[in-house]
Amino acid sequence: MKRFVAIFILLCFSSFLYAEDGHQLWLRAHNTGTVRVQPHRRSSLLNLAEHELRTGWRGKPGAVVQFNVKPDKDIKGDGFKLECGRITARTEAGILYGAFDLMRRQQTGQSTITIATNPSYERRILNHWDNLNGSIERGYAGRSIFWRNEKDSLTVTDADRTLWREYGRANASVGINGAVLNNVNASPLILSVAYLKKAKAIADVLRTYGIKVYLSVNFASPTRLGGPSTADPLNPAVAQWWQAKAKEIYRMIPDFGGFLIKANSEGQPGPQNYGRSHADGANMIADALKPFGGIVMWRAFVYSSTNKDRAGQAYQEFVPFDGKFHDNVIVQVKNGPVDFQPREPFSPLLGALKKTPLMLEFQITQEYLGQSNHLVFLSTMWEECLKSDTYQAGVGSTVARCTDGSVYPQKITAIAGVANIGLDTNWCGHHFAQANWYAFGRLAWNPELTSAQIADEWIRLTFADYDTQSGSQKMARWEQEFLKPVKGMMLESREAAVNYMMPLGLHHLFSAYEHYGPGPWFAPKNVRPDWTPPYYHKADSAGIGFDRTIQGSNSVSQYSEPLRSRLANVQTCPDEYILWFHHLPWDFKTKRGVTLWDDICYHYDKGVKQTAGFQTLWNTLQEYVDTQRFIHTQAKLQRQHLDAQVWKDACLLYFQQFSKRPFPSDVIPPIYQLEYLMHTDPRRITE
Ligand code: BDP
Repeated sequence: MKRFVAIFILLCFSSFLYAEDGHQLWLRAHNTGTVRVQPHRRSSLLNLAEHELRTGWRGKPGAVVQFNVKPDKDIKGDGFKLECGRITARTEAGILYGAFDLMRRQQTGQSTITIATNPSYERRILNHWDNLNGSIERGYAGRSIFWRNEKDSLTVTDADRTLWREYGRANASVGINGAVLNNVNASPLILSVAYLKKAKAIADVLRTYGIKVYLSVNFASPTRLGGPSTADPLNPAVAQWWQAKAKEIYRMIPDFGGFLIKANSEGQPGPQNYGRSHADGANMIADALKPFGGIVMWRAFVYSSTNKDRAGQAYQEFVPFDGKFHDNVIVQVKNGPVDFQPREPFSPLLGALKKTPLMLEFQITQEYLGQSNHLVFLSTMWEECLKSDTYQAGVGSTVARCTDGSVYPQKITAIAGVANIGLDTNWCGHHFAQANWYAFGRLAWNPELTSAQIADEWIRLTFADYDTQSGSQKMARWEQEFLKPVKGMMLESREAAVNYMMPLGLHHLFSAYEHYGPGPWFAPKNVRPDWTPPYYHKADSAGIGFDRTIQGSNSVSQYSEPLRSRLANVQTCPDEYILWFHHLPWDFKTKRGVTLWDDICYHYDKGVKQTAGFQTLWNTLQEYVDTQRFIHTQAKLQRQHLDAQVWKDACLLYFQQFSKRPFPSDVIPPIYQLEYLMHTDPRRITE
């Protein structure tokens, strides 16, 4: 008996210590009282909203909440209004979003009354780069939650459905209403009957959470799936093949969202293989989807190795086709003109296509930002992009307003984020990477939110002890000693990453090793130049940076005035972008009044110090975090700090060969040897 008691006590104790594995994400709260929900009609979405309120209710015990699905002049799309005892929405999904919002407000101590809250983008979509064999391109949190690399890859188990439900619920809680289930580098097999059946099984689960599924398709699919031997978009047999395929899909998935297409990019087939344009290709497939209400998201991520400036190519290829796309096509543009770098100016296409709907593509998975090892809160990066003024239609034509229909009429509005989700118990690999999934959803709903607001919410939802009364002394202490500094760390984290990886507008300094560590020297003869760092930094004895002014590639001309002149003039170009647009001598004086070389050194040095600061801070917070998440995060922060040191040493020692200048005396000198760094896989150094 005694032994049992001892084991029981041990179990209770260890479940306290190890209570949080992160699987519940920001949805950890349980109810504190009952609520009476009056749904006024029954449907799976409304039942779900009711269930959520009952299990998560933390408002006045015994309160009544009515659901009211009806047109309302203040409510648009899936928006909603919260009044005392009532959630009003035009759509059932709107009621579900209202229920989640109400509970979030209860949990974070915000007012539970709103005037209408409307989503800025009609479609808020996750792009999963999941391969059909279960691996994930640029995935750092385990294998795919949708596809498996087993013989029974296509069977669907109860465990699968449970996980998809959890995934659907998490998305719905932040308003995400679409999921592209497979990699943009799409296998043609996704359109075979067997895989469509699996997509249907996924769609059947996600529909309950108001989520539509979409598929990435390979432009040459007809040629690979027994159709015509060409994929020429102007060939009637090809168009017919796509029409038949669309019909087949909609028979199985009546609310199917549409296709995402990467064409003529990085070796993927596309209309240009047949001498046709992006518009020819996109329109032919869009026509096939049109009768069923489907859309085509056509990616603008295109570049060729012969172009002297990769950053300028998408604009050159797409601007001539403005207005030529059919009305169920939307062009999907990455936030920056190159490729999800730690910092890029916004893509000049944003705002420049005035008669073609555009959607932003953010990358939630941190391919170029330390993957699942570094704490980098991406909300600040996305906020920077969304709030950037393109000036394309006068002052105030921000990226957000140029894509949400406010500046140009857009029949479709959408926004996409490349998902960071895998089979890892905590979904994202790093507990703090969950904040990026959360932030994407929140900004997709409302790009006006600030990162500080989003971080505040997320920390409360993810780490607060829900048994602590709001307004109590204990809560006030938690806010002061945990919430405030953690928020500070999150808000600083992206700038820290820019500092230790590629400050002052430097970009693409990655090594060959999966875009993880530094490799400013990496330039083997057999690799195309635009995949090597020297193409981007152009360091030589005269200086460093990519000249995109009129003396160089002139890509700066793709921006609208007055921004163009501001960026083109070295005196007015913000320091954050200075080496993106200019090749400057090592002794150029930056805005802080030091030489460019010294400024580069100060940035790297600062980045390393910032990561040390994150570690020190976290170590003081043990009493506020369960052991499991505390230790996990502690180890990740240590790795981040060690990696930051590798970044600093590699870049400074390498560039010093060109600058031939000493490190400023107040910069801590490198600890590694360049020779060692150049010949070691950076992932192995700090593992
Ligand atoms: C790059 C990734 C590559 C993707 C590509 C894309 O390295 O894996 O396939 O973008 O977006 O960032 O198509």
